[in-house]
Amino acid sequence: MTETPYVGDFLKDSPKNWGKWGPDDEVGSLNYLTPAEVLRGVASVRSGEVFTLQVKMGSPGGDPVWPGRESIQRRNVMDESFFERGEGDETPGGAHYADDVATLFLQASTQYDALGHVWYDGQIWNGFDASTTAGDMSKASVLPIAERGVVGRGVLLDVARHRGKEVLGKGETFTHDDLLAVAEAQGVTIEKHDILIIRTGFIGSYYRTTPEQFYDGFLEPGLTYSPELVQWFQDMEIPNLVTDTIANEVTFEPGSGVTLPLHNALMRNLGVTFTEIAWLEDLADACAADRRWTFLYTAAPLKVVGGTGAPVNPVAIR
Ligand code: UVW
Repeated sequence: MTETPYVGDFLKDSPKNWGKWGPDDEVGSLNYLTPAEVLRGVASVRSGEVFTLQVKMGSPGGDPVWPGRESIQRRNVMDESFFERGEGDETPGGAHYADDVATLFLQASTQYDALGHVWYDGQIWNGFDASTTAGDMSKASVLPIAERGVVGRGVLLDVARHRGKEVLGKGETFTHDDLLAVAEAQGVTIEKHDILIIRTGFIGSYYRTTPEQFYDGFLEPGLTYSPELVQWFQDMEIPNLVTDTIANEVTFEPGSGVTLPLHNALMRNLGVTFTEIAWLEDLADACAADRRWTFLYTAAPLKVVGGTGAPVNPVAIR
């Protein structure tokens, strides 16, 4: 059996955008989203329909998360029963109120990964030292992304629908060439600086089954690494990759067995921001119904200081 190569060796010839936006840059390819790109997104709005792309937080069966993480734990710490027991703080005027406390993995809902979320060889995005991730991520955390916001033209590529499936199979892969074929079949052109939104049906499938079945033999479908795919992202200057999977790529690269190599090839090396666990079912149905696959995409992750990621409820406006 051949051994899985070290990711640093596997990606040794992979291109990098380090320094492209200066030595202090922490938002990477989002720099491609200039005001002109915002207007290009606005120009794709036709009907004014609004779609929110976050999954619900705290569904009764739990939320879809990467194995080892937990769904949000939310509990009520103030409600009417506190006042009935005389434990609520009565305020002048007598209005009552409810409060919650939540514990959550910042990557356990629809979320933006910080560019410093993954690394190898002791360096994160832009060459910052990986020691900056200790305790409080002091470089390339999610905060600069959150403060900037993400707005541009989104294009939905519905790989599952194109393949005639409700959901892609375990470990089923696709490449940038497949994305181009999907775009052609959909009658849409992927343009430079488009925010790529890819549907596999995977997150939708979570809600049609039990968590036990969903996590059994966990192996996500998704994009698979190749030097050509990375170069295509680089040439197209893609700012943001959004998918309805938990990790935006097939779990193990089938040729080498390397886990999630696109996280490093795209996020660490090119500065492409990753948005994962997106809810795309309603948007995809609307796009398929009138065969319009582009829209204004807007997202503002939560401003978590030092966060490795942050929940977000992106909004697509058609
Ligand atoms: C991992 O870090 C495993 O995944 P994600 O980028 O989905 O949070």
